[in-house]
Amino acid sequence: MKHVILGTAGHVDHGKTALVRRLTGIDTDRLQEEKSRGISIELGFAPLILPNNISLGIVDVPGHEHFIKTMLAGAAGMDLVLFVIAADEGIMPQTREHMDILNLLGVTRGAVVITKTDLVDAEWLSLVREEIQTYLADTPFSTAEIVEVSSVTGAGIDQLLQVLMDLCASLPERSDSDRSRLAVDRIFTMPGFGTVVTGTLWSGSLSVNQKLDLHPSQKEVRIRGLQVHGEKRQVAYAGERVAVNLANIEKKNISRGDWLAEAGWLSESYRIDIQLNLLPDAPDMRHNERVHVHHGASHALARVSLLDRDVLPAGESCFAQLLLETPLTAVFGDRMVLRFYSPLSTIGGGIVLDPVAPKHKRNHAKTLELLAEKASGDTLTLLFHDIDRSPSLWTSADAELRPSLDKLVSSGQIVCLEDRLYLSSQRYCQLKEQVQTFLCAYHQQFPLRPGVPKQELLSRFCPNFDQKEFKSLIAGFEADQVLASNDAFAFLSDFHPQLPAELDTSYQDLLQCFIAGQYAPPSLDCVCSTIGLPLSSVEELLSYACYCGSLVRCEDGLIFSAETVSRAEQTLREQTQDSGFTLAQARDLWGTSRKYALALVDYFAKSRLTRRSGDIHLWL
Ligand SMILES: Nc1nc2c(ncn2[C@@H]2O[C@H](COP(=O)(O)OP(=O)(O)OP(=O)(O)O)[C@@H](O)[C@H]2O)c(=O)[nH]1
Ligand SMILES: [Mg+2]
Repeated sequence: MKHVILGTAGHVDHGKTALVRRLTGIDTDRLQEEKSRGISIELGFAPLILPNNISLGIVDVPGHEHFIKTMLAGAAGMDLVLFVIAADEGIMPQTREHMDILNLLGVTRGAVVITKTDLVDAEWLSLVREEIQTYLADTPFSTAEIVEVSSVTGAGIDQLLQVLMDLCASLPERSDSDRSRLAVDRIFTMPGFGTVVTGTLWSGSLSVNQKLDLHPSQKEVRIRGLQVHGEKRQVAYAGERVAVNLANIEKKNISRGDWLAEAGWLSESYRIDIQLNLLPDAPDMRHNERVHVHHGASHALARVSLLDRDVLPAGESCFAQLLLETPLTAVFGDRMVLRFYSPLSTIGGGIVLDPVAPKHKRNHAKTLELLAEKASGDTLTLLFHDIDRSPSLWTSADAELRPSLDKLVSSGQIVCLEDRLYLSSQRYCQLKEQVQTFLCAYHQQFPLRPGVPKQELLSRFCPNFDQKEFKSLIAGFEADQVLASNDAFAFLSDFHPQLPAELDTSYQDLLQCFIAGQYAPPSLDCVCSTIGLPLSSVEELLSYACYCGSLVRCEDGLIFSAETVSRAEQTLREQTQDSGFTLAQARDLWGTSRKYALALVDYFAKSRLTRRSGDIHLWL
């Protein structure tokens, strides 16, 4: 199902909120101040189901020039726009500024809506329409439908709905298989639930219990619950307006403009390379100009380092690096809007070419060449970003891509793992470092354990990987000598569990408990009280004893001394080597209970000493 974000735009008081109310029945001006001043201040949200069942999330933005920052936050995630112009006033300053912003953000699909048609006569309306058509000719909306409506009488609304259905049909679908990223635009606490954030899900999907990173603070959070327009969900999809109930975080630690993103994906940065586009009516831009940068719902101050000149004339483009005063978290291809520091006005925009850029020398041929390559969007670059954006490992059966993939591997941009599974080198190194650090700390905390259960690494560091992908990642790590592993555990290559000298006596006592217990091993409580250690320490000693082979852990958790197990086998073999045995026979020969006999018999079968034929266990 297609999920579409529909926004409003246009000058203050031109009827955006009234139009949303007419379409949805919802008044998005909720604040007391909005009602008393008669203008929108905050973003407003409402769902709209079109007659053909496509569900739209509407974002209503304020038109007043004081709230452009809020408008920018709302406009950044739009798929479609209702570009509103009031019939009685025509084109006004924020009509133009909003158009510039939409353009810079790449929001270029939508309908132009002439509102308040009930306030003007036919002659006036046709004059306004002409004025609008002339204005639109130089914008990406030159061929957009122009719909005349009145939110008071309802005239034109059905026609508008039809136009929206056509627009949705022509809209490319957002990909749910991209990595997940949500732009946070509201944060509140709900009694009984805790912290809730809302935002537009730009890409990927979100599911309950998923772990995410909050940027730019780099905090790890978990999704406790999800809602889309008041409806409870297990999964939310790209292009939906989502309310996310978060565990492990307080409201005060989140701000509008933060990103919730797939764990381990994004990095914030103080340096971002962009293709800078200056608006035709902006003042020329000098090198090192200080500007406001708007990205998604976030905002930062920055100096603009022009990489190949000292002045950029209005209407022109060049490569530039933003030197940010506070970090932003962007992705290749993201759009940004730049506003002048003083006086405040929108001057241009940027397309992100390197979200985590190194320091550059200016007028440096190699740097400019590289940026030109990124900006050109050639196949290699696009392929790389496809791989980089994939939430799990990337693969393709398309043989034609092989030469390009090989090129990316040999240039060090991507890594090829077993089974032709690919990921970006940056991500591979990031994972490698994270896993190494984790193993190091784990070994220190649990020196007696053989290592980390592999499944724990999977769920902790790459929850989106399937078993095959995980296996291939581990194989890559093993080849790079990051770690070693066996069936169950992963560990640093040079690690061996070691018994600290001060635990030696307790360890011997513990072994003795099991040797003495013979076919009826002691309970853990009993072991704890005999050797005088708490359960947690006893568990560690047990894990070590099993690792060394002094104790044997059977399937259902029952533990026997290795001595007992080997005696059990010997006794049984002496009597039943040729005939095989039943469970009851083994139990009687060992003189133990059914429970313990069953554990041992299962263990022999699992160790491939025996095989079963009906009730009889035959020796192999
Ligand atoms: N007669 C008439 N009045 C309208 C129409 N649409 C809106 N209005 C009135 O115009 C005023 C402004 O409408 P809003 O919908 O709040 O305008 P807005 O564009 O949302 O304003 P901001 O959000 O502050 O930019 C309100 O008093 C509305 O009742 C219309 O089609 N006909
Ligand atoms: Mg409004």
